[in-house]
Amino acid sequence: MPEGGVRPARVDFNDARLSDPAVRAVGDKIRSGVRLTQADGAALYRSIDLIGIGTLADAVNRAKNGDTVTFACNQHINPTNICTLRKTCTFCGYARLPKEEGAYRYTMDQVLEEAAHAADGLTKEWHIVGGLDMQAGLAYYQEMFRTLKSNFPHVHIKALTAVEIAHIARIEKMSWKDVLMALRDAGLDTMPGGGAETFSAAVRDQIAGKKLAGADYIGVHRAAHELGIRTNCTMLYGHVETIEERMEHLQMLRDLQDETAGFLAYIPLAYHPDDNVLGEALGRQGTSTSGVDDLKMLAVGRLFLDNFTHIKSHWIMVTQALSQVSLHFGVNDLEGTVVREKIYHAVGAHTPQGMTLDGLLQLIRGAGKIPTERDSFYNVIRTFETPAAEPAAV
Ligand code: V47
Ligand code: SF4
Repeated sequence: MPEGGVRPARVDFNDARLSDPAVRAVGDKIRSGVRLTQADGAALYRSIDLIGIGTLADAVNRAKNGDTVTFACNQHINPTNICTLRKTCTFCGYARLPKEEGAYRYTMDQVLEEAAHAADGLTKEWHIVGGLDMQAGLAYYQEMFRTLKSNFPHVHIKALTAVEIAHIARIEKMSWKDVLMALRDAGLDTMPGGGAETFSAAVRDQIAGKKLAGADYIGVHRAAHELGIRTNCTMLYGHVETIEERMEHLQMLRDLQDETAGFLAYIPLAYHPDDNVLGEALGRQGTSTSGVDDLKMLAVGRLFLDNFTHIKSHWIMVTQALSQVSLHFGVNDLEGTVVREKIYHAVGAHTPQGMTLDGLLQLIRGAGKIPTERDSFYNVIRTFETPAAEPAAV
């Protein structure tokens, strides 16, 4: 195991719960501490033994995180929806061309107005991402981060995907590293994992032509990690990707984590087909990923990414109910309060745009787990009492 590797010393589970011989074979490897191969991961995806897969993922998660489930009190801010890739990211319903109806770019006053929610004292992290806007270069984000930090010094700034960093570097004719250093000096603390989609070049050609290549997404995250900037990572699934392409994607994430130990969490993102060109082309509008696939994405992530501590479920995309169940399928972290989500609500998400602290506590307690508010580096802020288990609506 590399430094930062977090494979637990001992993982135990009840073999009687594994009904598929292929899942049992993976279980044997896990018990003896042997790393899973891409073929093992593919076998799990192809198996219908959902309980067996969940049993393994739950055992690994418990060995790493016990019954603790973490969340951050955060707020999403999307400062611009203007994007040069508007026509080629066919899965995106959020982006607009500069003169298109609905296009917007916040002024600093508007950013501050939205960020003022943090005056509640609860919000401890902003998650700031947007489109690839030619008018939003380095100076725009430097001013934004400085303004936010001077008004709310206690709030962590998790901002800009690898794709946005590469975009700023291109328009400013700077290296990724120089952009990252300049943004870090202005207040950037960590980076979110968006923009990964599926790394396979064939998939990217189909759903995200012209977007930063998978290897370059990894390159930007490597540059960030080398500067001490921790990041998250994601995979968009449930569109045209194959099982083998999912495994290649996970392999690239695991390899970088072996090298840098810089990833904080992995978050699979369920594709929403409404109000986007791809969903229409696939005839998928009004449908979404299946609950079984959602759970497998989380559980296989937990099992294959043996050098990650945190696997996060994005309740906005897979619903609160499925996120609650996922706490028994390897998940130890939930996307937080969010406040006013826009990107998935542009593509048909029917979940609320945010959740209250009470809502999150109820969700976690209902799964028999211990709710724990964390900071952006996963340090515990406070642990909440869990009364005796009782059924609760989510
Ligand atoms: O990169 C866009 C996705 C991502 C659709 O790091 C879509 O903590 C589904 O990465 N259906 C941005 N997904 C969001 C993101 C994220 C979210 C929460 C937490 C973190 C974190 C990161 O949203 C994009 C893209 O993959 N997206 N359109 C769609 N139709
Ligand atoms: Fe632009 Fe991101 Fe939407 Fe692609 S997914 S069109 S890069 S906002």
